[in-house]
Amino acid sequence: MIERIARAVRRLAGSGGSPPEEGGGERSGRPVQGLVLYHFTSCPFCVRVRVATSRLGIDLPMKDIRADPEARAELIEGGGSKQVPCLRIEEAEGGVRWLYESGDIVRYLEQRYA
Ligand SMILES: N[C@@H](CCC(=O)N[C@@H](CS)C(=O)NCC(=O)O)C(=O)O
Repeated sequence: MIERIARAVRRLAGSGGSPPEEGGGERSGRPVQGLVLYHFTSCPFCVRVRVATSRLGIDLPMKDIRADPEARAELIEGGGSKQVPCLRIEEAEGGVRWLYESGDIVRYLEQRYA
């Protein structure tokens, strides 16, 4: 129980989620496929999304664009803007969608995982 609370606190503080490239690491919820959240720790809109992932009990892979310059470059090149949060979605049909706006990201996650 205490470990579960500690994991939730770490997630909300910005260090939660699985490192997308590593596949291992600490798991705190249901794994999800084909999604990566681009974020940074102190961004309040990113906190809003991380709170939603915690509430939904999903282990959303995350990339911190302030800690990882390659992730920042991927976001700008793929999504077209450095704004965070941004959810990279691999579509079932094979394409990739970059979803900006915390409200839209939370709605998308709720529709898929609530
Ligand atoms: N309306 C957006 C606001 C997001 C936003 O302002 N994010 C800031 C960080 S807290 C940002 O990325 N600013 C840099 C930029 O917009 O290029 C949302 O709800 O997601």
